[in-house]
Amino acid sequence: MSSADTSKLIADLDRLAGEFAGEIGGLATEEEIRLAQARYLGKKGKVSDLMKALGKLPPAERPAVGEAANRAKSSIERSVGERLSALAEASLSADLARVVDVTLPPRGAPLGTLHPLTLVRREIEEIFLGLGFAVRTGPWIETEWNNFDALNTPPDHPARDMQDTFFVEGGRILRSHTSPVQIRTMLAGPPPIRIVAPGNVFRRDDDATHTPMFPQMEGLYVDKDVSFADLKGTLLHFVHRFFGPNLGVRLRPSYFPFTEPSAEVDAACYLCSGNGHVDGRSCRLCRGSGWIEIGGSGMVHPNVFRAVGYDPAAVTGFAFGFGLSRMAMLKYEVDDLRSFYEHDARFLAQFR
Ligand code: 2NL
Repeated sequence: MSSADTSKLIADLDRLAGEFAGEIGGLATEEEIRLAQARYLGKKGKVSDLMKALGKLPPAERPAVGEAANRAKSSIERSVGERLSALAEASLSADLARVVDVTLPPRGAPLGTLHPLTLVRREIEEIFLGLGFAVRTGPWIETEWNNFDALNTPPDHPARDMQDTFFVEGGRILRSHTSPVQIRTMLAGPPPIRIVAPGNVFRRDDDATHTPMFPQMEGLYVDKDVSFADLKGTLLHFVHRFFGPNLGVRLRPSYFPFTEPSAEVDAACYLCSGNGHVDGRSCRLCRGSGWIEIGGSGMVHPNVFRAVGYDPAAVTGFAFGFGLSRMAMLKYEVDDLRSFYEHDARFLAQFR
């Protein structure tokens, strides 16, 4: 090896530093920069490659090559340091330059809606609260006495059959109407009583028009001199508020064990105003009759008063019952009862 080789080696080493500086100018991440650094300064890097020739040089010329290698090494390390701090500074300024509008309103979570049966229950509660009635609730699991015996419904009555009532352990039943709430209220204190009792009730029915559980609302008014006219006036007020002003109420003779006399309650159809037809066509809601059936009612049977310890010669009262699903179907023109229990969000989102 000659002095010419030594000079070429030193020149090559000096060139490496410049070559490296040009290369890392285009690198954008610390990882890329560290990999490039290893290609030059690593064990199998370009500087080590050149240094393999060192042993073949005359000993006197080796220190100058060593110096050139150190120059290349520090220059490359300096370039790495400069490039890394330039990157850090750029990322800091990008962070500082980012504009966050803290005055923007939050997106928020989408709100749910109330179930149509809840809407109808609340609306009816409000109407009766406005008449001075209180809202009372009670347990779903009841005694046969509260559900039947106290309501003039004797043990051999068909409503008490296994086919019609759910019997649970301990001799209790699932209430088949909310009347036990009224029985409990009368047992708890003397008249006057003015309550509505909303809640779920249970019957062994399950087909296109019956579900084994359904929500009901019953009302009870007991005082001195409560008359059948008071019943009709109360129902008329309810129909005006719930379905529309000026709609009539029709009471048709019927039978319930716990009332005498008893009546089915019809309201004039709100869709055709009781005419039975709209624009010359038969009304789709009442099917041309002009009336829609909304529930049952009557004057409280003397035996119900006897059961709760009231004197049937001293007080009278009226009672009524509505199915809340029927109310919701009429009010919102829902044609399938099962829609209320399928929980399809597209159905439920329509009620706001
Ligand atoms: C209907 C009929 C009715 C009653 C419920 C009642 C309660 C007591 C005393 C007397 Cl404590 N009566 N409730 C009376 C008549 C009819 O409901 O078809 N409901 C859906």
